[in-house]
Amino acid sequence: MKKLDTTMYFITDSTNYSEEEFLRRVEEACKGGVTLIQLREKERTTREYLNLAEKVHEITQRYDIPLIIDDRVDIALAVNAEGVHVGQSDMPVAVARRLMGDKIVGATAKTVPQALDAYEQGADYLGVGAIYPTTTKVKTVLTSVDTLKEIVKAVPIKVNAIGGLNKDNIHVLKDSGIDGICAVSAIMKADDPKTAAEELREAFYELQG
Ligand code: TZP
Ligand code: MG
Repeated sequence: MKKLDTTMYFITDSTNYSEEEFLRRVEEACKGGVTLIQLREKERTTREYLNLAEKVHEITQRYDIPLIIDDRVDIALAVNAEGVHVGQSDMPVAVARRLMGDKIVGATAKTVPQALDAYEQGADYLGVGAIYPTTTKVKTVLTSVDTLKEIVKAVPIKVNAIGGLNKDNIHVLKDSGIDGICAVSAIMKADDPKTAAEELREAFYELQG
């Protein structure tokens, strides 16, 4: 596995975009300096997910940004993506790890026990949230910043905050000890995804002092 930089983790959502516009936005985010990208598709057939993953990977490789595939180990392996992200209802981390070898395996954790479990099963990083309500995920349970801090202390792997985050509200994460932030809408739906990625990344760096 290459060095993992989760500082500015962009998670995609192709809903309501033509493929051309979606891929353009992904590329703009790459230009804006995101450090990790997750392709997250909930409504597509396997064939559609695979085709889109190939196209997104072609872009991310040009910018040397690791691509993570949400939920689907088979798609990740098929396109030789750099990693996979699994949630609490997906394939267990240990199984994903066995199949993915030394590629990146990320997991969602909302509590300290979930975080410890994912770490013990071999996760490389955790996404923790939702910190704020979000319109990106239909069913979201909020995670408090206190729980986020406890998770950071409990596991030695990278921890990212997720959920409703934007450059104007991430101040609540100051001194939380996180390694990075995940964002969908703040970049995906921005008028200018490149500038949005730059500004969000900058805001996080400032937060870290
Ligand atoms: N998991 C917890 S919140 C969330 C996911 C996938 C969605 C985050 O999207 P946004 O648009 O950055 O709030
Ligand atoms: Mg999932």
